[in-house]
Amino acid sequence: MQKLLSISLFQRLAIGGTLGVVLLLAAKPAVSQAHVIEVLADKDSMFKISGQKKPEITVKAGEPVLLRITARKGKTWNRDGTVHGFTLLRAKDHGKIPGWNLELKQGMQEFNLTAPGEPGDYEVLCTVICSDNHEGMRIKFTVTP
Ligand SMILES: [Cu+2]
Repeated sequence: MQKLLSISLFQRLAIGGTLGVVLLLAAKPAVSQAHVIEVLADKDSMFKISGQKKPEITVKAGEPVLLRITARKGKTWNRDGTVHGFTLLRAKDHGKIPGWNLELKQGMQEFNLTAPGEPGDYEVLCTVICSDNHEGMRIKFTVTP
């Protein structure tokens, strides 16, 4: 009886350990598979993406996105230290996308986000009056199926 019990305890530990390893293996690729996008929100009130003349972002609907943004303050900024905004809007009705209304501070910051589930045309706008050119601080944003 004693022996039986100790075997079943060992088996339970073994199963628990195996489950733990399986969960770890399952969790790791999800992080590394995120679509990494690096953006500079610059002091001249321009969003910049290296290698692109005009800033454009294309993501797949529903994919995990790691947004890495470096922000440099322009001529003016908000009292709470927000130097630029990064807000995603649907092009057709200017509807905001939940989770994509970001306030940027000076320096580098990362956001783990999920791409919109609905394919189509979107636009990123800066929401901080950061200079006279603030209105032009935009990124064309496309969601593919
Ligand atoms: Cu701005």
